[in-house]
Amino acid sequence: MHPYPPSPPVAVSDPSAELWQSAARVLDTNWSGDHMVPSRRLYPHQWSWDTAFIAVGLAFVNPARAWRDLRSLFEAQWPDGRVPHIVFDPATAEDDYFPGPGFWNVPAYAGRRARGSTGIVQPPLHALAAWEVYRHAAAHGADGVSEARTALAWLYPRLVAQQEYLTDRRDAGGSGLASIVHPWESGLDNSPAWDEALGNVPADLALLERFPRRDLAVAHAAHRPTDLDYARYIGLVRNYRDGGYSDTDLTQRHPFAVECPAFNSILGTAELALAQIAGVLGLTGDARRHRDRAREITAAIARRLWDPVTRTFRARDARTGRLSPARCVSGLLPLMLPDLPADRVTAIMEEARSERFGLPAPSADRTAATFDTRRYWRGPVWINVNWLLRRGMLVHGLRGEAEELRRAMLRLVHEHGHYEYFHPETGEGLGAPTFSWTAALCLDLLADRSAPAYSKAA
Ligand code: 2M8
Repeated sequence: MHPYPPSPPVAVSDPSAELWQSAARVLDTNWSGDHMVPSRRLYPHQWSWDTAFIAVGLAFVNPARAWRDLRSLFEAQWPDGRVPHIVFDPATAEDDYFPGPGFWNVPAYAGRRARGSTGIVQPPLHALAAWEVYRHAAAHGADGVSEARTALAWLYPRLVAQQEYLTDRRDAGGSGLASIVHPWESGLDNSPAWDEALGNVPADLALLERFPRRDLAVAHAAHRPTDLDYARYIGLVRNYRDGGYSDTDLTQRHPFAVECPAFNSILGTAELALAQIAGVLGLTGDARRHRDRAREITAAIARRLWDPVTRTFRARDARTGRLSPARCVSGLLPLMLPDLPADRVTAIMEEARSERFGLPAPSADRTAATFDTRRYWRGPVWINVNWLLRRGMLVHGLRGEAEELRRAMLRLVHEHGHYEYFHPETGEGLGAPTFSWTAALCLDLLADRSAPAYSKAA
């Protein structure tokens, strides 16, 4: 029997039903026994923030898999609380993805499962995802609720440990914000937001001769990072790895430590989701503490990552103290935070509507010299960041804008397919063609639950 309901749980027109079915099919194809892969060929393992986006969509078609996927990821959590950005599938050959488990060579640690992992992280979106999957179960009542509550209770201490790792060990700048130690940790890997900070990272092209790139065998070179950037990525992994993945004295020992507005907005949003989860679990004191933490993170973002001259949020290099000159989609994501001051909300919406972006938002400023319509994270439109942006609109009561964005995203995927990303001018699908988070978020957008539980008015 097919595990999915044959039609969407909402009344939709035919094109929507077709889109629903195709999205469900992508998620079916990309399921690998106990976890989801982002795409079979390009990304044949489990990725951290992908798992969160995917769970949001799986909640509609297969909630048991949503919980299983989150659980698989957190079973690979390190004892220090970090949740690895990739959990490797032992059934996939080392050569099928680079850098694979052999290159990362993570130390053995207590409780580690047979599946190896990387030693870096990705944005902590999982608390929000867990809350959304739970909310969906609670709205539909019956059997799923007790399964969802059990899953939440299992995840909660692990989600808290993830937050504590990021807020304690990763506060490299001593500012109350988490620093990323590699562009891959942002999830917006090749964004121009990292260009200036990456300029201080040595690029050893000989590394690529010793360790040939696998991504170019399965994707177009013009869509992927340049060799120079890739050599820096590999050099950063090697440096962090050779330091035992330690976060002590990061700004002295590691050539890249950056405070990203998107990463930290997700960190703050996670605290709000944890407050909701703690409430369900009857942990009232914890819920209050999470709300306080969210306010502190919001205040730190507003203080530390705001550029008053351009009235935009930017990434800050924790080593040099400099704000990145690049305007990127990451600067729009503080909109997710309900306590963001009103003038910053206005400024973000002006920037989003300006000729530099427009909606759905491209990943980087259209008017910048670095804008590249095909190279990933340097121009193309991504569904996941626009989905986050839409949440921000709803948090601030911007329902008309949110609805317009929802429709624009669905149109894009309906016309072009469940691609990894899209050409910001023509809409052409780019990257992996059957990409899990695009499909999953489509399901959520089709079902259109438009009121996050912690909107400003709540
Ligand atoms: C991309 O990143 C990986 C490295 O982590 C890669 O390029 O090989 C990014 O788009 C990232 O955000 C995403 O999580 C990952 C898997 O979809 O692919």
